[in-house]
Amino acid sequence: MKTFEVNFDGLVGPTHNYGGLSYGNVASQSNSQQASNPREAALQGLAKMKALMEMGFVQGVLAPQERPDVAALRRLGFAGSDAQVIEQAARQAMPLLVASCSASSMWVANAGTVSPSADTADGRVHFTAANLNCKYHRSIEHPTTSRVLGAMFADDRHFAHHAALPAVAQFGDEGAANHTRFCREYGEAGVEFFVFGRSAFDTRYPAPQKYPARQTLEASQAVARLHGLSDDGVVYAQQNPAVIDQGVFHNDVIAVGNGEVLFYHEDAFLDTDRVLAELRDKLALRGGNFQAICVPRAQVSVDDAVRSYLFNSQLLSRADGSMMLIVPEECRKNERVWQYLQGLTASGGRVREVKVFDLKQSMQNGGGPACLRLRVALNESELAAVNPGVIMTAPLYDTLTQWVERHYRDSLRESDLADPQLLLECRTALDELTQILKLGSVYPFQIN
Ligand code: SUG
Repeated sequence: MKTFEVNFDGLVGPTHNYGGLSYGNVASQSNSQQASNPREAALQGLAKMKALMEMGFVQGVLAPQERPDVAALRRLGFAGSDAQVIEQAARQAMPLLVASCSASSMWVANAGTVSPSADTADGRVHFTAANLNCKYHRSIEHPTTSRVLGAMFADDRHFAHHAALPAVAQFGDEGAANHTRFCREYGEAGVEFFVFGRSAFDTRYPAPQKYPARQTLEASQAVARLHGLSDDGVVYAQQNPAVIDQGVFHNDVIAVGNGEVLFYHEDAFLDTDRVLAELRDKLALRGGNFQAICVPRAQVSVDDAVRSYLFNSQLLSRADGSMMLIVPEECRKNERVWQYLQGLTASGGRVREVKVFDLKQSMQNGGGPACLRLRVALNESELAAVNPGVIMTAPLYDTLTQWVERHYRDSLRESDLADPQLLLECRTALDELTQILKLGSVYPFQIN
């Protein structure tokens, strides 16, 4: 049976703005308070989806969330009509209004962790929504994420959904941003690689000193148990705390994997030799030939990696077995990174081609090409069971582009978030979107 890795990209929501909400994420901090352009952000994301579709990849789309999240503001004590809730929050607690307006659900690599059916005990594709509880503005995503994933992957003969882990720091879970899967073929059993930043209960694991480590070992282990993964198909690794302190807030800012290949920075992990040996041995048990491409710090520093987002690229398999990297424009602008990439593609190794995309609107909040997509490996019958409304086609691209042009503003500043009109605009747009993508009712304003 044919198998595919489908990339579901997050559609940027109408309230995309620079709230400076993510301490430890250098781009989010340094672009705080700038004016954003939600329309451009959404169109940049759609252009990437269209390009991948035209290259022959199966491409999907994941809907944004309802923002401002008035229900979340009500849980924090604001009351009255929706407009009054927003007006009070703006007057009394602007940071809470900003958090409730974040379009951060666009970074769907954080929506959840996905294990393909070839890896799981019951032979279904398993999803666990990420609790994202390190940051308040992200912790409010998972209930809607679960409903949207449920509407996309509804057939329970093929798909199993798990609720987010308990919402406490010990189970901090950032989803697929800290999870990679290696395999020979997408449809064969693989090795799932969970990278954590700290342990909640075991003091032997060092923690970063400056910035938070968002993912815990205990969360990763819980996800592996929920998905029914076998021990010989799982590898855990600790992220190097020193790089978290340099702005590597997710593992996908310093490493990316696909098929049998891991592309990573020399400083990405602790205990790197042990980690690589375990990946090699476990993939060999599944018939795979693990290949690690290490980027030396002498060629690309951690700082260059964080600024350019070299590793937040999409590593994609081409029909001839070679691979291609989808990188953000910032990689071309960084001389050392660009030189490294020229060398990599010329070396005759597995990675033959680099394609550059302008994702500046998302990048300025710390979200590159890989943050914007959730990978789901599917066989033909599973793909046939996915809600067809969310699979990208040329007509869907046109419809979504027109929808964005009709509903999105081209400038948004913090002061605009208090405008009650923005809530109405978003709801009107999202109501139409659920019809376009055939999702049914998934938003709080549609179900309450
Ligand atoms: O969680 N930025 C996101 C970026 C997530 C990137 N995802 C991956 N690496 N997979 C975050 O830090 C910034 C929002 C703001 O500041 O307005 C933000 O949430």
